[in-house]
Amino acid sequence: MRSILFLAAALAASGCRGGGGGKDAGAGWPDAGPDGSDDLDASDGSDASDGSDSDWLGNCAERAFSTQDPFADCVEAFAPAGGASFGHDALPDVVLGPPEGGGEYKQSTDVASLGCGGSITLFFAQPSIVDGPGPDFIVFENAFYAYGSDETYAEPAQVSVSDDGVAWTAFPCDTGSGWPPAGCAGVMPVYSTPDNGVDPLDPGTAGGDAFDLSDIGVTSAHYIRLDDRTAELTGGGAPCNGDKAGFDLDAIAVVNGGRSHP
Ligand SMILES: [Ca+2]
Ligand SMILES: [Ca+2]
Ligand SMILES: [Ca+2]
Repeated sequence: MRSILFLAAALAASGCRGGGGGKDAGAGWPDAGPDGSDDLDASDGSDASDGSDSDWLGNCAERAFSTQDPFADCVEAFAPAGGASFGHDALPDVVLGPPEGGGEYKQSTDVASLGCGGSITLFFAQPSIVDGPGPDFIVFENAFYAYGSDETYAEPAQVSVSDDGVAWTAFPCDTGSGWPPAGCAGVMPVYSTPDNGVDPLDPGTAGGDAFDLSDIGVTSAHYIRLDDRTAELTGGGAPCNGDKAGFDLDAIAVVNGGRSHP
């Protein structure tokens, strides 16, 4: 079912490019997707550069992982919507590993677009996420400031977590609050990138949107799900059109990580 959804979205996207305007067109994204090259290692060692091959998708808890980096390890589920296709051919690596932020005024292109109403679920093997002091994980999208504005072009998503992939707890995400949409991911620019030495695990400097499990009464999590809420914030329109529609996931970092997956 997941692969059917994926193919359906890809087919829809091929006939639904263009649109633009707003955040995506304004920043001059390349028309083509990422070139597929990636210096990040696939966590399961499989070749997943071909988005049509979904052997990297799902069953994350049953997979063996050779890496123990503090980033997402596996894509458990992917359900893009509305013609979004950007970065999909680079999955899963494009959403694993560290953020590749572009700073205050420039958005990362090392992302996968969810489309308005789309969702993605990431799995964290080792370390998983635990409730420690302060924020426990950071979600990196590619929001950025327009020159002369103190608001970002935000394409928000609601964040939910689960320890077992069955029972979920959501962080409240208020898209009706104006900017910033309170409690949502996809709001703040990303400053950390592998080339600039900014620690991707420091919520004070990395950028992105940090979340504290204690805010929702959760002690540990192996899964994070992102559900796009862009249409609720923007009323649809340009941010929901084209191959880069909706929330664009760059990476998720584990700030407070503990036990390994059993
Ligand atoms: Ca915490
Ligand atoms: Ca987008
Ligand atoms: Ca990325």
